[in-house]
Amino acid sequence: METTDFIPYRFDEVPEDELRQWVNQLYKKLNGRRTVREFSDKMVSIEVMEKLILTAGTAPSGANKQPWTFCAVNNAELKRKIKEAAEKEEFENYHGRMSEEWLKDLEQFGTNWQKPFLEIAPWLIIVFRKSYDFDGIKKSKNYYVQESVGIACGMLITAIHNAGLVCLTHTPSPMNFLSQVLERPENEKPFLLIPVGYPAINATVPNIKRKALNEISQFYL
Ligand code: IYR
Repeated sequence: METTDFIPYRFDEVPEDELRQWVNQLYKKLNGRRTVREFSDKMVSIEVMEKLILTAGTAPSGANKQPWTFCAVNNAELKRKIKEAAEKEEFENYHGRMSEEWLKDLEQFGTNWQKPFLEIAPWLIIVFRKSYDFDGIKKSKNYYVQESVGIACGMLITAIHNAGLVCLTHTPSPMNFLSQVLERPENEKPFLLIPVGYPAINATVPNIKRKALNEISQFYL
């Protein structure tokens, strides 16, 4: 059995008053995050994208298997292919595959089958979950893959917002076409498509409300 050596955990405790200030700032900052659907075509450097992906990769994962691949697409031809395939699926979704209730729930967001942002945004990050690992010879198990990749996506979205950029969590459905277009191996399945970039000048977002603390929590004292 492999053993891991243990190293001291570097912890810098902050005084309580600083901690209070910090959580207030953090809430304010993250409460300003919005899903943006109108992108500018302004470029984001590859170095910035690499660092954002490295940040997402610091997420915890089942048995530290890190069961994710972040595909970052800037290539115009690939973005066009992805847009075409996504719109084909979404057309079917909006014209029969989605229930009346679902379409009604989406009305306030003004979405439809057309996805121009898939070509306009400079980068598309397609997150793949690795249901198992394969080194070419042997398959090995991954654990809590959905949870792990979900957390990594949350951290990616937080990093993108903190970096001063915007993104959209897009879930074309079904999204197996992403495996073909990006020629991903059998053990990887598409999880989320995240266009990343700058907002269009005068971009708007729906006027949504977030639930109050007492609606999302229960404290046990
Ligand atoms: N995937 C479709 C529909 C859609 C579904 C949900 I749930 C949303 O929050 C938003 C959109 C689309 O991208 O249009």
